[in-house]
This record gives sequence, structure tokens and C-alpha cells, in this order.
Amino acid sequence: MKIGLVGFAGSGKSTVFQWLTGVTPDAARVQQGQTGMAKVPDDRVDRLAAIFKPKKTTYAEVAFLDTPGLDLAERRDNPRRLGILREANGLLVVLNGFSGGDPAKELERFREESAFADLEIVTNRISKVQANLRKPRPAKEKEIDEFELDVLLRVKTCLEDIKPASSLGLKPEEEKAVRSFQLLTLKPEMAFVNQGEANAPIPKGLPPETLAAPVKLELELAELSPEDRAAFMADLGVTTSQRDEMLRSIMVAMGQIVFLTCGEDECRSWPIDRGIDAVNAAGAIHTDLSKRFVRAEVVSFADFLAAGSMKEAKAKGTYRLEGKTYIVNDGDIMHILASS
Ligand SMILES: Nc1nc2c(ncn2[C@@H]2O[C@H](COP(=O)(O)OP(=O)(O)OP(=O)(O)O)[C@@H](O)[C@H]2O)c(=O)[nH]1
Ligand SMILES: [Mg+2]
Repeated sequence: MKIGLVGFAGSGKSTVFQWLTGVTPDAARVQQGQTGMAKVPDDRVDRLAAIFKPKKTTYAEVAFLDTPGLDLAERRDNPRRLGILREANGLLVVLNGFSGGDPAKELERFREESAFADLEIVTNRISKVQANLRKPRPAKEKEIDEFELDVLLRVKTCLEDIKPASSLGLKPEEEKAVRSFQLLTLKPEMAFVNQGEANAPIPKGLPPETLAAPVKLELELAELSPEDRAAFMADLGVTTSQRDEMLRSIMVAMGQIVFLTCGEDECRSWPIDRGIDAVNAAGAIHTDLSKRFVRAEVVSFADFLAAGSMKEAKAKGTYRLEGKTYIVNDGDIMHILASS
């Protein structure tokens, strides 16, 4: 999972990047997109580790991509800057909530820029497909092109209305026909307000699920010694850093869940897309494990805790065998059985 940090110049993308990943932004690298990894803490993993005492404990990781800010004075260059985000699986739109602007307006402007960037790609592709359709070609190939063209034309109309392509609710085969264009407006998107002060309310006019944090303050806190931090936090009346909670919220917003594996060697959380089946989840561990998949032994974290041990969970029937098409739930503990 790679999450692109995107927004207008100076909205605080690099500050968010540093806060979440601990990596220092490098202005030169940001021009092509700078990647940093963030571990997503999970107390379920900690509790499993306390029980299994493994040699290693590993948390799910998510990559963040810091990108150059968009600029309304240089609109022609915005599609190029947005192009860096095509490889991202989701977008976190960073909005300036610290210098008196209007974050809701900023989100609207961002949506215009991203619709415009997608429109450029879709329009070019439509011309190519139409040119192809004018050439004599086997009926089968024409049919594929016609299908793609139909989807592209619908996406184009949608983008011209400044609506994201995701609002069309494309069917899986339609989505597949345009997948290779990596349209920004088909990606999961979440707005994030970079607030100047702790505990400020979410500004008006933003989607209700909008995330927010006083990032600069949080970053300054993170850089203090533990003693100074405790004193500073007591002064501010805050008890915990919001970073861990924020990372989890971002994962949820991007449609990610984790499944867990545990044993004497390692306890670990693995990030996967919500809704994928057991055989694809096994592929997150190793592609080979997905190919050799036979069954998965599965128990939910809650059922495991309630039972107290794997043996007891088996006796209760909550630890059971599932096949390839089982849809994995957040917090499932899985053991993949594979053919040799
Ligand atoms: N007061 C205040 N200043 C902030 C906050 N967040 C960021 N800043 C400042 O705003 C400026 C821009 O922040 P950056 O994180 O560099 O913004 P950016 O979106 O990466 O900017 P570009 O890369 O130029 O697009 C810096 O001087 C930050 O220190 C905040 O929450 N409060
Ligand atoms: Mg920056």
C-alpha cells in the first residue's frame, strides 16, 4: 500500500510525511516523489507477542509518498505533479487548516485539478481508441476497443462535471478496462486537515469522515525527550500522541485491513485490501504460498482471546478450516496450510 500525500503548495504535506514516517523530507527528492515507510502499531500484535514470546514482532507497514505542491498560478504543470501519484493506491489530500484559509474550498480546487489531470489522459486515450476503430481489424479486437471506448466516454462526461470517476460505480470488468491509466479520481481519497492548534474543530463544508491533526505541534512533540514531552503534553492537556491512531484511521479510510499470524518465530500483522479472499491474503505473505494454498486455519482475534489458547479455540470450533474463497476479516489470525 502506497499513500500519496497531495495538495496545494505549503498545505503541510512534507510536515505530515515527516510526522508519519519519521523520514526527513528532501526538497530535491520530493520533486519526483519521496517515499517513506510507517509501521502501523497494533495492540493485537503486542498481545499475541506477549503470549507467544516470538523471536520477532513485525507490524504492517504502509508507504507514504510526498509530492510537490500544486499551484493555481502554474496550472499547466499540475497534471505533471499529479502524475507522480499515479503509482499510489490511495490519496491523502492535505489541506491547510493553520493559516486562516478555507480548507473546504481548497478540497474543491484540488478535485478540479485532479479531474482536469484525469480528463487529459482520458481524452488522449479516446482519440487513440477512435483512430484504432477506424482501421480494419478483427471483430474480436474491435469489440474490446468498443467496450473500452464506452467506459472512457462515460468517465469523460463524469470528469467534465468535476465528479470523480469513482462516483460512476464502475463494474469490475469496466474498471479493468481503464485500470492501466491509473486515474487519480478512481483511487480511494481522504481529506486531511493540518490544524494549527490542538483539538480545533473540523472546518465547515468538509466531508464528515475528514481526518485532522495539529501536525506541526505533534511533530515538535515527537522530537522532544520523553521527559520534556510529558511536561509539554501535560501543559497542553493532551495524553497521547495522535500519530498511531491517525495511521490506523488512514488505513481504514484507504480500505485496508490486517490479518495476523503468530508463532514462536514471529507475530505479525499483514496489510491487505478489505474484501480479498484467503488465497490472495496468503499471497501477501509470499506469492508461492498463494500458489500452493490448500486451506487456511482461521480464528478471529476476539475468539482467540476469549478461548485463551489455540487448543481451546479449536475445541470450541472458533478456530476452524476455511477454503480459498473465504473473505478475510480485520484481525483474523490465520495459518496457511500449503502443499509441498
Ligand atoms: N503554524 C503552522 N505552520 C505549519 C503547520 N504545518 C506546516 N506548517 C508550516 O507551513 C510551511 C509549509 O509546510 P510544508 O510541510 O513544507 O508544506 P508542503 O505542503 O510540503 O509544501 P510544498 O512542498 O511547498 O508544497 C512550513 O513552514 C511549515 O513549518 C501547522 O500545523 N501550523
Ligand atoms: Mg513539501
